[in-house]
Amino acid sequence: MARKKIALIGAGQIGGTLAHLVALKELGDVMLFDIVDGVPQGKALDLAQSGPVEGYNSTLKGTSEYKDIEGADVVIVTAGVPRKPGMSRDDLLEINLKVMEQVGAGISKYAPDAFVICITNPLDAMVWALQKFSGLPAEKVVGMAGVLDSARFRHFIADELNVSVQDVTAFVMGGHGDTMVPLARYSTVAGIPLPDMVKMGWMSKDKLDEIIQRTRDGGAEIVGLLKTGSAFYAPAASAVEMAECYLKDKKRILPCAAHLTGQFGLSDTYVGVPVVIGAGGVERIVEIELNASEKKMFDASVQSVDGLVEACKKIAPKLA
Ligand code: A3D
Repeated sequence: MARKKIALIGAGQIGGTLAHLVALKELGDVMLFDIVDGVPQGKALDLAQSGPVEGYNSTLKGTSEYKDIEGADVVIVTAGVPRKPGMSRDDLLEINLKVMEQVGAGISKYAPDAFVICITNPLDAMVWALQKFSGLPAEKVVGMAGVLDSARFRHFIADELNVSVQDVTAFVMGGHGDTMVPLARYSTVAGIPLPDMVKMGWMSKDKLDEIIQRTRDGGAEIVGLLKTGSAFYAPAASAVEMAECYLKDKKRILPCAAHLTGQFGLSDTYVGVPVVIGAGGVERIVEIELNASEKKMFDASVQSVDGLVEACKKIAPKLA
């Protein structure tokens, strides 16, 4: 069987880390694309030279020409600009929307059969726009945020309880922003829901609330520490997990920004919900039941995503 081809649009912090992880896991050959000539080529060459040491056989190449992504099975998009301290993800909208238009055209022309994972912020609005600009089927265009937000939640819980991260599951729904909705009721330690862990005296309700807030602020905490950009190791690992689910038809249930067509009472909206990812892309949306307070938080999150989508339509009227 021929190797799979994975195109990475954007060869910055996340793009370079993605290339490394894809090669280490031998998911396929990598084509790293960026508009800054030399950067994708240089990173690809450096990574290729670690192949003999690590023992991977993936081929890594860099390019500034869209034709080189031709036939890609998976495209992961990080092109655009990241946040600096003091900026919200929404501040990136105008500049990154223009980038999505170029990227969408490139994918549409050269990789129309790919499974596309968008990471560029503000995530939910950018993946919505990328799907429209590319014209690819909505089940093949998905946004990465929930896996990362849930991983942050899982890390904080495991750290607090001094248990393995492997035994902590977590669900974070909604838009990837300050209004995201970490769902304690659907998050567990070895199958025990977090509210029950509180009842069992493993952690206080205040501590759980503090962790939920720290999860919401997880990206800003790292931006504040790094000062020159945003998180990249965990975002890259999260997108690679999604790519692997698609390529290996794993049918795992992961929270992703997916296109809703009536689910949760929403239509033509991209927002974080649990989905099954397999060879068909987003194969199914898991419509979990939300209680009144969860629904209120989810609705507020959707409202903030809607505001960003409306802003996109004003900037690029062809999206309306
Ligand atoms: P960075 O290291 O700046 O890399 C972005 C790359 O995109 C740079 O190399 C640019 O040259 C390149 N680029 C800019 N314009 C274009 C274009 N038109 N075509 C192709 N390439 C272009 O940023 P990063 O890798 O740290 O972050 C990338 C994006 O991911 C940003 O928008 C971040 O805000 C976002 N991000 C999202 C999450 C989520 O969980 C959704 C997490 C972390 C970062």
